Amino acid sequence: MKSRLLTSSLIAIFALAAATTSSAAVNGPGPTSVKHHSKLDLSALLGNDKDTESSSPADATPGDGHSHADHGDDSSADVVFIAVISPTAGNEAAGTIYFQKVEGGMKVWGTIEGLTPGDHGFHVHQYGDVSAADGTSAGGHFNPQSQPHAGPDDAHRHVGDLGNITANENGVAEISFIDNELSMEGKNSILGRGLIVHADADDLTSQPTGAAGPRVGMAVIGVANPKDLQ
Ligand SMILES: [Cu+2]
Repeated sequence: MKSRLLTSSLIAIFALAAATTSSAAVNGPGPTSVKHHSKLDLSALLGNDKDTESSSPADATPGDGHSHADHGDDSSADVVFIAVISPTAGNEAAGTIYFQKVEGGMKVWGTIEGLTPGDHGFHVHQYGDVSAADGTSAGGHFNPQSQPHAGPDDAHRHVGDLGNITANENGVAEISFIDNELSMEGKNSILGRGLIVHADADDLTSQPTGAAGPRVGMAVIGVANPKDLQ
């Protein structure tokens, strides 16, 4: 009799434990599981299925006089990405940034106006989602390699860590540099990601944002129309 009572008590305890465990499993990771975002492979959209990440940079040199634009073959050697920056609510940052593969990496160039003079954090962010008026829908820095935040010249950095751009006394930043992490395909592809300009300077140290402050300009990185580049 005593042992039967003990048995039923144990069953009750196990049942309670099982119920607690399953409820914890449902409520467990919650929204934070979103950070394990799925890998996007958009290379098919570019029609560059022959290209791989290991394709020789020499094949990607622009201005070799061989354009596929006229017959719709957006091979990555010729394709240019474009990001048209619009101001977030209450700000005036606006401009256009281009990306193109060159020997040694990705050339990034363009002009952004409507900034306060001085340095502004400049990053590729995880999502090409500009639906939030303050730009927060773009998520955090694009970080497919799960690295810490750092500067563009550091070995371990977010792919999206482009450091700072500097606006002159008129609030205009002229941008031109070559980055060795950005890619047009594969895991590090910036296609469809966000481009963000911040109110403050990126200190290249603070995790995970660089303490660059609010977002004053935002864009989606897309494929440029070659007609607009001539
Ligand atoms: Cu940023």
